[in-house]
Amino acid sequence: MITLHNLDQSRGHRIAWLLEELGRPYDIVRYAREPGTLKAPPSLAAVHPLGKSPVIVDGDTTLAESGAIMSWLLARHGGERLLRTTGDAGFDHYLFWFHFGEGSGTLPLTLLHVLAPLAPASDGLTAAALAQLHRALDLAEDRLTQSACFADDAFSAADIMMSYPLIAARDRGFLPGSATKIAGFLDRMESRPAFQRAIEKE
Ligand SMILES: N[C@@H](CCC(=O)N[C@@H](CS)C(=O)NCC(=O)O)C(=O)O
Repeated sequence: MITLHNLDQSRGHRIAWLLEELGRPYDIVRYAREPGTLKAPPSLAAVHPLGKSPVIVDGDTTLAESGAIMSWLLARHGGERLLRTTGDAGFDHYLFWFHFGEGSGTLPLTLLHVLAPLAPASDGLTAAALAQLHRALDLAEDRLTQSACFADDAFSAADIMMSYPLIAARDRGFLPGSATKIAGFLDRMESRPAFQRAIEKE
């Protein structure tokens, strides 16, 4: 059995969603954020020294970092249909967007979160982070004018990775009204039965 250690309102949703798409049984151990700081509780660091969510325990293996966990689960638990590999037309796009989802796509959102309480002292940095975020959103919008999903026209694990920063940007009011492709993509992702089942289970 796979165990997902998941902090409330976190990237751990990606992992529950993937496990639902894969049809794999799993348990969830839930952690509440610390009041005031919204940090992870110390008990999460007892599971993995990073002390952040998500973490999975799969047999003898304990793994953190959502991208690493996704790759592990796809490789070990029948993820072929959600992967693109060498020889697939969308392989380069798959790799780019799979990693962009936790790299350049999420970094400006994290910076904006950290900088918000420091305003106005951080106004210059906030403007720089906002510019990076808008560049990332423009790139994503442009990609979705070329294909229905990030790797190609069919759903893949890159879409799960990308949904986290796009949902966060939309819910925090950063998604411009002109980003109609992203808005439509998120509607499609959020209406997937596996996405909904993951939310119910969390
Ligand atoms: N790059 C890591 C980021 C992990 C991360 O920052 N998780 C957040 C939840 S979305 C967290 O645990 N925050 C609480 C804390 O940092 O104390 C991943 O993709 O797993």
